[in-house]
Amino acid sequence: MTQFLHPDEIRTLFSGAMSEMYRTEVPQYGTLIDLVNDVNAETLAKDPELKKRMEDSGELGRLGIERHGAIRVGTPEELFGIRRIFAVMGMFPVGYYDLSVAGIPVHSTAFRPIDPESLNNNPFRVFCSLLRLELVEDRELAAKAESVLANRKIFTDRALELAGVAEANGGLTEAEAKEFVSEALETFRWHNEATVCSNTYGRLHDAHRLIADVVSFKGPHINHLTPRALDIDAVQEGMPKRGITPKAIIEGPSRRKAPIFLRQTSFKALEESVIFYGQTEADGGTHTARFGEIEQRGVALTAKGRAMYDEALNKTRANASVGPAGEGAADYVEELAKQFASFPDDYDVLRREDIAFFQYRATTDKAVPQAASIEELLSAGHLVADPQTYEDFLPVSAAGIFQSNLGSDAQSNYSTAANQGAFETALGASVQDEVALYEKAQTESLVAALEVLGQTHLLSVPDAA
Ligand code: OOG
Ligand code: NI
Repeated sequence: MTQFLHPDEIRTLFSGAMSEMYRTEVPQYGTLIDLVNDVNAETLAKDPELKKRMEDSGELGRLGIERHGAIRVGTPEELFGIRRIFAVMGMFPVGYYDLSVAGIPVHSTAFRPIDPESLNNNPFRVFCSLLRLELVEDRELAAKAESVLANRKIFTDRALELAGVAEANGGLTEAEAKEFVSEALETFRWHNEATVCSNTYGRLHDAHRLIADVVSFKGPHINHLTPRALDIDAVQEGMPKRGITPKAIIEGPSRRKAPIFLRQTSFKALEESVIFYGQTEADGGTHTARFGEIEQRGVALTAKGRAMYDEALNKTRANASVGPAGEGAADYVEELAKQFASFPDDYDVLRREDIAFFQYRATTDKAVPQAASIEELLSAGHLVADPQTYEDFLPVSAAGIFQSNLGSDAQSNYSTAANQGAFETALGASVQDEVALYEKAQTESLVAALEVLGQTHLLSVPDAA
């Protein structure tokens, strides 16, 4: 029988290669990684409880390699190909994000591993947006963009061929996998030669900066690669000392003892020199494609928790706003803290009140005396509930990040037009529902733990998760 390399291992080879490439393309990325590693080490040293929980739940090992990236593709065929490439690495489309609500002419999904073990091996995720030229008002420009996109090939022939081999054989051998990783990486590389002239670039840019970014280049360059910080406030504070200027506020909820969802901050995209079609380097074109970002991940929220989160964030935004140059940042942070003050900040309460998702494990491998409830097993210490890390993206946060990197002149007059059906047709698959994945992980972990503890009678008790 042929020996295949596990998709988790192919993903780790790929994310490592991507990180190496990005480090050489964007020098500040290396500085940021060093800072995040330092802050994470300090945070773990100061908080033994956090360290123990991450160790016991199997999450500590992934921290150093955990990254997310983002790309933007131009056509349905490109999105279809991206799905095939990521499938080889055990990454599948999860969630549908409609960015038109934020005035951005794209819709998106996140490619990521879906089962808990694969997530702990390496949760590498890539946010992938598809340009929606149908939302562009200038139809002649949209047609021009379409014909430019029709003429490019973003995958090497060999990458697609090997994806076909993986589909046909059910996997790749180690030699094939290594070749696949280096071929697939080509798609994400930055090219400073634009495929359009400066005049077309200017028109695309005027329609929306993002349209110029998607249409004008040979491929969907990776536009950021984000490490996971355990204390984002400390990283934000440490950035200026290492020559990096972050944006004024951290997106997402305020600082908490029991972090929820995601908090993110970014620093300005680089101005990069570009050679437009028909020009030379001396003509001096520029484009901002790439930026830096950091994030802190918290517990995944249930639908109930999500509604509470949305309400607190919406109230904050109604009462305070941050200007393009960071004006009003302090008031915003204060308002945010005020609106989130009533959000329970304790894992036990978040679990009991069904606000967040947890993962259960037994602390012994033998049956224990019959218990009357799950709470009893938890308080006796036979059962432990670990918070499930949020593995996805936030539409609001994503939009904020998009906008901060596009500048404040981003238009916001697209009529809201979610179209998950068209997105899935282009993708050639349906996207998975992220809430259902967390729910499944919670239920399955509880069933497994109760079986080990000889407590399956509790599965029919209503307080079972
Ligand atoms: C993607 C922005 C989304 C995040 O962290 O929310 C994202 C983009 O700018 O293409 O990566
Ligand atoms: Ni991001």
